Amino acid sequence: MSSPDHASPDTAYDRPNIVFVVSDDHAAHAISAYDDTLLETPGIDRIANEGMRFDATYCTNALCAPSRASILTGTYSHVNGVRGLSTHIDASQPTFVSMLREAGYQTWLAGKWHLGHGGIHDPQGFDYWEILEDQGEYWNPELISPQGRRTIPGYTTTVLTDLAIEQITDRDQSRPFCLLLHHKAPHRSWDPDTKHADLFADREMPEPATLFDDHAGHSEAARNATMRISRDLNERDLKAPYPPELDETDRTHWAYQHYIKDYLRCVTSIDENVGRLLDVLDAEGLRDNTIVVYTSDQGFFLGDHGWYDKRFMYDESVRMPMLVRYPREIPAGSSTDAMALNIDFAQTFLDYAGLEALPRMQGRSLRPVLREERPADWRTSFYYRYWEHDEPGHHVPAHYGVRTERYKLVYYYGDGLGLPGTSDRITPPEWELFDLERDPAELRSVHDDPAYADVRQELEVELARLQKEFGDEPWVGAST
Ligand code: SGN
Ligand code: CA
Repeated sequence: MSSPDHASPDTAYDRPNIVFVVSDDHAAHAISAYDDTLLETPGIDRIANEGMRFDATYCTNALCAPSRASILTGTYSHVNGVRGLSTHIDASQPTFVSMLREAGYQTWLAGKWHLGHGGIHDPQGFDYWEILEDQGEYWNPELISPQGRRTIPGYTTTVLTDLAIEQITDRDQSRPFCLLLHHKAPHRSWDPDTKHADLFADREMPEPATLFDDHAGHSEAARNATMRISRDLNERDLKAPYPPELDETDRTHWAYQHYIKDYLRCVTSIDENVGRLLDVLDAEGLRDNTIVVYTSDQGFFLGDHGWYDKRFMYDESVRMPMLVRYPREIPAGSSTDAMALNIDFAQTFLDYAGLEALPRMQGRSLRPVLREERPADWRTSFYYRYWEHDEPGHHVPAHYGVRTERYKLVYYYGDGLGLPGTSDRITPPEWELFDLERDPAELRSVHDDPAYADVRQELEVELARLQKEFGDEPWVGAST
């Protein structure tokens, strides 16, 4: 729809509104604008069709709380302090939201926060905020706000969208707004809306090519990861126990179907609600002067490598979906392979609002890329660090690495944040190196292949350069 139902009354300002929809664990390959193998997502695809699709957006730490802190502050985990899931944010640090508010924007947040609450952990810089506690629930969400707690009956994805729409329709029409709508879905335990309970029921979903990856070409870290479709899901996730009579192969086929269908049902609710939100923007006459972004805090393994979850630096986990619509500046139906990062959102939004970024911010404004004017010095590599180690039930050792357009070097350095009370913090140091051109599925590390000695050395230099540039330290050994 190109013409609004009625002309926008919001003519008193020319800075764009921002609608930032962040889902939880939504992999790009479960959005049909990227890949329609699994499902159709017409609501989310509208943003791509009317705007730009980013094909190479990555998070700098593939875990919820850290990625969200990076998005808000435009900084790496070691700068904003949120390295793992249990490190709560000091929310008094400046964010793009607090800066927009100081500049006159109305600022709203509905949904997942996951950065702690109470005192300095409460969201700051918002005129309105209402958040889920930690991971939140799929049904009848209890929401925390400065006024206390309330429970709203209904399916959380729809409830949160209703809250967002309420803010839009009740807005002060003389000022721009910035809305953050942070869905819980499609995070584990993948509970669909009742109206989608039978969706895909009569379909055999296609399996990923790497569902039966035996990890022979990977690190011990990958072999030991407890996120296997065939073994590590629980009855709550699968809505049924693993059938005891099945061997490992058949258990994998069986569990994959159960898992992926519920995951995609949750995605379908998001998709319908994104469509509903876009309709409201149209009806309010806000289509042309509003930047709409759809993304997720990280990617997710959809059975890829035999896994669910994320954390690792493999592409399915670090790759974020990112679709942006802003008819005034972004060509409809465009796409880019420019490397974008979760730390870029803050500077991008500030740029559109005509504000200077803070010196501590470590990303770059994507505005030129969105105008199809990628600067010649645009990044061609990025630094990644997953700090957490040994969360019960996952056991993904801490690691850091560099990804270029062609290669990826990863170092599992043998220690990490650990959790209080854990004793087995040390794992053997290990490296992985992937040639993404020859091995896009990342099945075979060539780290020890002499043919890659020069590449390896170049990547080590690049890794050290990036660590220095972003103010992180290489691992030098366990503290005593
Ligand atoms: C929970 C999930 C994990 C998931 C983490 C982090 N288990 O602990 O599977 O890795 O959250 O997810 S659950 O059974 O409690 O759902 S994150 O998106 O918040 O980083
Ligand atoms: Ca997440």
